Amino acid sequence: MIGEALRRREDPRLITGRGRYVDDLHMDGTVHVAFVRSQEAHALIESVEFDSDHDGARLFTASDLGLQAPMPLQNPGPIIVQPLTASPLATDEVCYVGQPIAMVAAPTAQAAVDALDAVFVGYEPLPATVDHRHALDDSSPPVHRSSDSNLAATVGARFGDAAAVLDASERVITLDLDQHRGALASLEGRAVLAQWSDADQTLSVWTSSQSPHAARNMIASYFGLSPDDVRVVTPDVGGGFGPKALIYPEELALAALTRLLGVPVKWTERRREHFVSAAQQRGQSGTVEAAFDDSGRVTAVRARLVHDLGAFVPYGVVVPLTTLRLMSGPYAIPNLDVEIACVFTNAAPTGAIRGAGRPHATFLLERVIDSIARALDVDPAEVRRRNFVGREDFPYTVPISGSDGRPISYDGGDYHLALEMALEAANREGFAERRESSASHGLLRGLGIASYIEDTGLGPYEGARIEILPSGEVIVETGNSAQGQGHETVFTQICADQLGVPVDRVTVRGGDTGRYPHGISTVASRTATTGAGAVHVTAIELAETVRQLAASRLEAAVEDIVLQDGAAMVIGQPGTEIPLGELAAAAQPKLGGIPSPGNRLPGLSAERVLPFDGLAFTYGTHVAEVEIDPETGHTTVVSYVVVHDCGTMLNPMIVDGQIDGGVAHGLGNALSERVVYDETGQPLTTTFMDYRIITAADMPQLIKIHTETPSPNNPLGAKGAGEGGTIPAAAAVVAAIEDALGDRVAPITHHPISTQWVFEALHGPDR
Ligand code: MCN
Repeated sequence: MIGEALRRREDPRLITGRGRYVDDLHMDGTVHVAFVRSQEAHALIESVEFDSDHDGARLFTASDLGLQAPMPLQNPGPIIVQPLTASPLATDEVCYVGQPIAMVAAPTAQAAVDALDAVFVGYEPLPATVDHRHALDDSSPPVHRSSDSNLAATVGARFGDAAAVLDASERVITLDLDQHRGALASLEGRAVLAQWSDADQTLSVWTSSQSPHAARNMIASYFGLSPDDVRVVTPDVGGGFGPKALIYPEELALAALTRLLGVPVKWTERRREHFVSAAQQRGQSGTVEAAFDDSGRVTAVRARLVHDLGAFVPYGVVVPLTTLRLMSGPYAIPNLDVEIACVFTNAAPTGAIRGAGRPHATFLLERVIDSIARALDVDPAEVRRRNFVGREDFPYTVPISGSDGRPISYDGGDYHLALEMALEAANREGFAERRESSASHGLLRGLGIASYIEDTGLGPYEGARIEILPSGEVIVETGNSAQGQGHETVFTQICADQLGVPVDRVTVRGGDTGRYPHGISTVASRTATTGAGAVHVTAIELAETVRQLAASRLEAAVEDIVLQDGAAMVIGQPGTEIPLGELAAAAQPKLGGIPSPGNRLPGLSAERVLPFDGLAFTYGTHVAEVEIDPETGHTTVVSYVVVHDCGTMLNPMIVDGQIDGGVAHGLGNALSERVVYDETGQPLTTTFMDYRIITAADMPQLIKIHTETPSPNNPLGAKGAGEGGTIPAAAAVVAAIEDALGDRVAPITHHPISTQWVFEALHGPDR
């Protein structure tokens, strides 16, 4: 079954309205919550007043709920010199528009929202720093009044001697890059339902999150509870895409409120709230210098970048560190010197969004490669060929420390092949003709290439428990939680393979710390490599136990037992079948019973937690073709090719879907997704009218081609697929736009590239 395009088991439920999202959960006596949020980018709170007659609503501040302490940092590290996080409700200072200040609780959600009109917050405005590019300037006000610096951390990597090579080189290009801040646009926003049980002193939290286990740990540690007394459940989640990896102030605030009131409390985020207070990402700018020789080989790269953290650093500096670690990309770069200043701004905090720092490194490198091609008048594909890590060079070590402190090691692949296949699929040979044809209709046509790698398979561990019930049903419990990725289907396929059971006998449960206590998070395209690997190994172990049980009952050799159609039997001997349910019933613990051979756990089950420490590098090449209407400046992506290697494809149809979604996200980053704040820190993009995401109607027909180079670093040989569609997309589209517009704009060093920008590039700003 692994490798088959099994239809997603979760979809009939989800697309017929039978999904159960947090907002669908109802409990008697629930009190509904709305958040009072800062309307100032930076201010002292002078007063919070409330007209308490308002529809029976009540106001709660940090001091009412004991929420004055700052939240723990999610990914701490000594590199963070100012580990500033917010308290769940602001106490005396607010540092971004949207920061939660207080909560209003009321009998209905609408009453809670209406009651916000009865809350009056007095502010003493403070000056704000909004543009991360200037956050470290002496003239920029401090983002936090208690601090005299807006620097949270500096991350850097260095090998070889880039400075000496750049100084000595006759050929150097310098680019000033600017990748703009973007937001999340999942269908379901955030939502939390929390319930405190006075009787057994336990807390249950249902939340639309990618990180149930991390949420449990943070909630427990914040309130001094044992993690065993906190259960976090992520039911169906309508998209995560990175920002839901964060643990948010709202989750802690609702936990505190249910503990105070003793009744369930619920909050469902509104879209406008989402645009101002859910984590954002992508803001990163700076200068890159690259030295190269006459053949176009890169000899040194030096970059000085600034990464926009927003007002706090709740997620640590994982995202800029990820940029840093991919700074060599698919290329063999002998000298590198990169420094990223991670700075505070008076804007919504940032975290991971699909790609999480990798699109930044890719954009930088691909712009460098294209600029070298332009400088030497060499085919951009040829410059890539001359710089790629060769297929014979794997495992290829880049002397930059990974998250485990060891140098990064690329596990394998063929970057050349991916490029050649992409060029062929894009029919690059025929491009000149297509360009002429566009020109005959008054349109400009361009083609852009972007190659990339992605580090997937992030550890440190993942686990699974699989049990066969006396009914014959197979229950899989995992630490993974899904937000639409199809884990239920893939984990089912793995079990069906190993246990020989029909897929409809398998039930997969994830995202519930009460059912399965160990888990990391569904981030960094890590489930196919880690979670699926854990299910696979556990299923193999359970299958072995089943074979041993059956062998002893059938008086046969273990090697002769096969599992198929939900039963164990002696190979080639029809009539010997024992249904797995029967074996499971026999394996139930009995007082004074004799342990079944090979079965060390109660019932018929197996459980494994597996460490993962080797990364699996997904890679590929995208080719975008665009047509631009010079009359309007509008860019249409007319064709898009993806050649992608994510190792063993566990379910090719799901991988295809991941690529489709990933590319859509990347096209949005390339063309339109841009969070804008004015100079005082007021957000200007708080609806989908202003924040333009790519829709199905904007999507070109994608040509997707997969190569499969299994990774040696996990049991199934998989590499992640969740972000590869996004990572190079902006680089490919920007290259295509640059190709269409030609010398008048080259090099383009920013994105998104708006219609207005193209129009002005062609006609000047005053027309
Ligand atoms: N897969 C596969 N074979 C492979 C690789 C992946 O069949 N070689 C399948 C996996 O089994 C899984 C899916 O593809 O069903 C994605 O797997 P993987 O790349 O391991 O990513 P994760 O499951 O860990 O999901 C996280 C990833 C990230 S980081 C973001 S962001 C993202 C993404 O997934 N957010 C998503 N895809 C998303 N898709 C949906 N629908 N919703 C989101 O929020």
